[in-house]
Amino acid sequence: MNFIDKVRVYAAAGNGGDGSLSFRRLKFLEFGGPNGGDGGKGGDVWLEAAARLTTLMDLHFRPHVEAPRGGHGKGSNKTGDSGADLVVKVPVGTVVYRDGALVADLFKDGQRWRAAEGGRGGRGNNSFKTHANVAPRLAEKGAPGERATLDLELKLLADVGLVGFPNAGKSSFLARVSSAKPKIAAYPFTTLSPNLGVAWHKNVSFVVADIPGLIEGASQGKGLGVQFLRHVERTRVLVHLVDPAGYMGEEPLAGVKTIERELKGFGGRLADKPKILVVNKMDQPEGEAVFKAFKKKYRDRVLAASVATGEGLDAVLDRVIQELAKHDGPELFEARAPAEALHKVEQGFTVHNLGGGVFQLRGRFVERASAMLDTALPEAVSRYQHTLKRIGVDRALKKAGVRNGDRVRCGGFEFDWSDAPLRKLPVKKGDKRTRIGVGKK
Ligand SMILES: Nc1nc2c(ncn2[C@@H]2O[C@H](COP(=O)(O)OP(=O)(O)OP(=O)(O)O)[C@@H](O)[C@H]2O)c(=O)[nH]1
Ligand SMILES: [Mg+2]
Repeated sequence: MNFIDKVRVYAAAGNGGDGSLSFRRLKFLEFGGPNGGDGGKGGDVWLEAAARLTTLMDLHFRPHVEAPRGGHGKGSNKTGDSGADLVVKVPVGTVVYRDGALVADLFKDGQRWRAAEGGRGGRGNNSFKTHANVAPRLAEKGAPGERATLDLELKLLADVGLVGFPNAGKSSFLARVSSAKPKIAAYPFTTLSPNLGVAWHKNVSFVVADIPGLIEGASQGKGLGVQFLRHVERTRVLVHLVDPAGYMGEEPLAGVKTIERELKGFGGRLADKPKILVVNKMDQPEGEAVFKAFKKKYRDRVLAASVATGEGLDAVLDRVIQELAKHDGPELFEARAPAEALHKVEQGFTVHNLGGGVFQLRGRFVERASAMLDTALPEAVSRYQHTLKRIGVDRALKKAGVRNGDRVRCGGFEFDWSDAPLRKLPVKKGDKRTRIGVGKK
């Protein structure tokens, strides 16, 4: 097992550092004002395409990737250190899905994509200083880092894909036209994972991908299945090689239909790709008759060659570069930026009545605000209450039927609901009566 082309990754960005609550102490000044610094930002998790990698094996064995948290803020207005970003290298051609939607296509060496964003640092009390409140006893905890479950798939980037039954001569073709050295043998399923090679013909260079052979029912998972077809999904041209001896008793002409069906069965873009049909092994006695029959049906869409002797190969490569010139590449996947969609619902929230006097509050903004709340600080609690009220949470809870003493859950945080009117901001020093009484679960 050395070629892994599909993996599920759990990315956790670092939490932000907590803001500091601190006051200056001077010898002749009894009260020196707030000087608690902000927490540092948590580290991001990035994916970066690296040309030297050819498989997703590293991630297969270590699918949990985690960036460090930000440092806590300190007194004397010292900001906490930012958590270092974690950069995870993946092979060029890795595409990323989140909840089934394509979110990134890392097709270029060195290209980076942020998989999870570090939480911002909590603000220290110095940041809350205002004319109305010169000595805030208020600081935020760091925002939680983003957590993301991502499905990574390697779709090799090649210009030409070789398809056909096992034993048709695909690997031999690759070895002949490039300096790649794939395994070649006189039995089916010699190739177990894709091979790439760079070919040159008449001053045109192109990348050729050789994949394991297809058989009937491959799209239902027979043989090595069709999973390797994803590696020719981005090619611009397919070369379909045919063995004139047929495969497992199936006539070559009927065999072409079988392979076509499997390509269709894979879905996506394979069925519509330009194809060059090549009857290979023309040095074999049955070659001539088979090619004649093909010619009748496919006319000039079929070529004859012998990878073994090199006969006819120039004409095949001529056709390849003609087709490549017609179809610009490489085929990239259009990744929709999910961030946009998220921004729109950033401030949105939902309220669910779970029954038994328990309510669930959901939403990115409210969950983050809850996670950043330091319940030991009455001023912070009061500010949190006002925030919820301002964005309409109170009204939504009442509409959902909340009553005095009910529980409201938000992320990992719970509080009791009270109908009492909110206190004015800022809360006076020493005022312990707050509507929110309970801390984390
Ligand atoms: N006589 C003759 N034999 C060939 C020719 N091309 C390939 N072969 C032979 O056919 C056999 C299969 O070749 P491969 O290149 O391994 O075939 P493949 O399509 O890659 O097969 P899988 O990897 O199993 O799908 C080997 O024994 C090759 O030497 C040819 O033009 N003429
Ligand atoms: Mg092979």
